[in-house]
Amino acid sequence: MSALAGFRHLAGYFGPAQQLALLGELRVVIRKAPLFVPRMPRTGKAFSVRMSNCGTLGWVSDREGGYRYQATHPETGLPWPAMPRQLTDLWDEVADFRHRPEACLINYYSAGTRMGSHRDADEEDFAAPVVSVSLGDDAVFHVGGVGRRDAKQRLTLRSGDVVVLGGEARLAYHGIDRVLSGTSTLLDEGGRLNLTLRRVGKAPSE
Ligand code: MD3
Ligand code: FE
Repeated sequence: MSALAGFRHLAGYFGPAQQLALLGELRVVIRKAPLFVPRMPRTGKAFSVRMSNCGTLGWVSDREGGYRYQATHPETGLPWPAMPRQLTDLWDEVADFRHRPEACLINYYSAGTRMGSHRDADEEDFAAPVVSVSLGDDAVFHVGGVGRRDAKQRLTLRSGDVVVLGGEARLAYHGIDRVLSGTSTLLDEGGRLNLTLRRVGKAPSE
């Protein structure tokens, strides 16, 4: 990897102790903002991945309202919990972008779940990168180009890996083909957590 400009895979960025510390923070976040089942706009078809968020904004989707960012949890109505320090530190270290992310989307993949190929386009500012962290079981990830049919590259994302999607990669098609059960002992319940740190609004100008 990779032919795609702006794609960086930082394998093993977080070591085992850092992964455990981050997981501890995420358990607190998920206790306050439980994983919910997002649904497709119009059809109401459930995603197999469950989600939550932390930060000032969170990504949600349901039949009536479609894909969007909002300041509150769709079921509890409460504001999202604050982003853990490890994540704002990560952004400062790898994003090369002046402004902090508003949103951290938390995806939970149990065994057998996947995420179909899509582009992340619900944000207003594509100048900012998306920064992703993988925890738990290995996953087979694919990334293509800005066209749906562009050639795809596949790679395995492992616990502790960070991916930075900037530049051309920011609008590339991508998805998770499968989660490889039993490849990590980090999560007692098995499966995989993925975090994506995102700028949502236009960055304030100087
Ligand atoms: C490439 N998540 O939440 S993370 C998503 O592993 C999402 O849960 C996947 O796709 C996951 O939207 C992939 C890596 C990632 C995140 C954002 C990207 C890759 C990306 C944006 C553009 C291109
Ligand atoms: Fe995505």
